[in-house]
Amino acid sequence: MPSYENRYISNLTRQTYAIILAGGRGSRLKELTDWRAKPAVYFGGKFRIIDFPLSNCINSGIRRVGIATQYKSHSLIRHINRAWGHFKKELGESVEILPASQRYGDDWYCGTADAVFQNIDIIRHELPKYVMILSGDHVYRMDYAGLIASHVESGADMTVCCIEVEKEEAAGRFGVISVDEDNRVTKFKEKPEVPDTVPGKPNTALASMGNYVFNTEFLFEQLRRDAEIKGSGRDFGNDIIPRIIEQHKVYAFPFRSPGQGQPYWRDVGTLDSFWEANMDLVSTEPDLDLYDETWPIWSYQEQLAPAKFVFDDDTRRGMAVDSMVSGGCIISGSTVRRSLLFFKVHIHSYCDVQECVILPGVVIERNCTIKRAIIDRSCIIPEGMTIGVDPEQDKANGFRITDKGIVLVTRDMLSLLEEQH
Ligand code: ADQ
Ligand code: ADP
Repeated sequence: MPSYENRYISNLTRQTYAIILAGGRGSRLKELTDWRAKPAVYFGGKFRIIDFPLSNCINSGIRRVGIATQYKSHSLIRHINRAWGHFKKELGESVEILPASQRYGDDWYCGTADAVFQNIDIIRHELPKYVMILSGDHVYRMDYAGLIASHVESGADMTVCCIEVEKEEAAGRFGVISVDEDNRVTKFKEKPEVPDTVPGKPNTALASMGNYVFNTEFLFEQLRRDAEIKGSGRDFGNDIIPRIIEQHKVYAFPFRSPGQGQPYWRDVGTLDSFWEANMDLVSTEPDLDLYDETWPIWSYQEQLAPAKFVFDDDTRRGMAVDSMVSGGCIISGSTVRRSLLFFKVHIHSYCDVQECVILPGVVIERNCTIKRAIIDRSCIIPEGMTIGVDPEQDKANGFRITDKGIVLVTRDMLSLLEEQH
């Protein structure tokens, strides 16, 4: 962390308005985002993905946040109201939902830049000196104060957060940046098939994290210009950034996590990466430390009774090992291994659950075997069902199987299966 004065940083964070882009579908999460936006997807036993950027804002001292919503926003809005609705305008704090509402013209948000453009008057009313634009899609812990301080120190018009990733990972997926020795951005390509690599590191590309800081007036000017360009996709990555890097000062800010250790940033954008990132949490030494009290992740959870384990002396079952089990869960006469159970999961007797991510409110009836699966919220798994053991059977049941063999089960799939029988 650079040796900026604390007071100087707190002034800067107070002068910043954050807007979290939370309108995207996240189509690679398949049926998990059929009824909820990607930022509303559950993560880590008690959180939603959006809790990460929101907690980062609060922990960094940024207390004015707007959340742009569009696609399937009901459960996202409900969550934000419950978890983040207590901020007091009188104290200079606010977490506001900014739904697409045709504030300029007849269109809904056409792209990420348009989602900000259509809220210019709301942002202006807040009189921020800096606007920080954040993707609502990623799991990571970050102190944004260092980013804003670096933006101001460098005299940039705009600063892009970046992280080194494997070249293959970046191809077709991330914005790829080239920088000079002062970290000034010299090139930006949105999702290139063949990414430029970091000098001296032939397998590494510098990826944009989709998080940006702008000087407010500069941002407004660029958004208005973009709105007048016919054929513009109204997107930061495709349209605005590539257009401004030559004439304006655009800098890159290398991401780091608070505290020590490897930087952790995950785009849990596919079912496989969603399952893997949740499985990492139940490992002995997870890459993401959710127990770090210096950087808490805030969320909403009902008041629930503690998790309960009922041991059956005959079968010697009734336990969870190498697992995380949230409040309101009951595991009775079954064995759970290497799994993550969200709240209010009820597992009845004689079940075997291994390497599963089980979302809230799921009921697993007696005699089920479930392996390497993601079970969506409120599913009722009928007695005797086997999931994740025989791919042919899973396919015949209408479940989704990923490239890595992870099975996704949703309420819609189970309803369809029930209708067929
Ligand atoms: P993507 O994540 O592919 O790339 P996009 O799908 O536009 O870009 O989503 C960016 C964020 O905006 C997400 O949080 C999404 O939920 C939200 N969003 C998308 N459309 C929206 C809309 N119409 N209204 C409101 N919110 C919307 C971006 C950058 C890349 C960068 C990656 C990092 O463009 O350069 O590398 O993020 O993941
Ligand atoms: P979350 O688990 O993300 O809180 P919910 O399961 O409560 O989300 O569903 C979010 C929204 O999607 C709600 O408006 C709900 O009514 C709707 N929804 C979910 N599943 C279906 C379905 N099968 N058919 C119609 N609407 C659905």
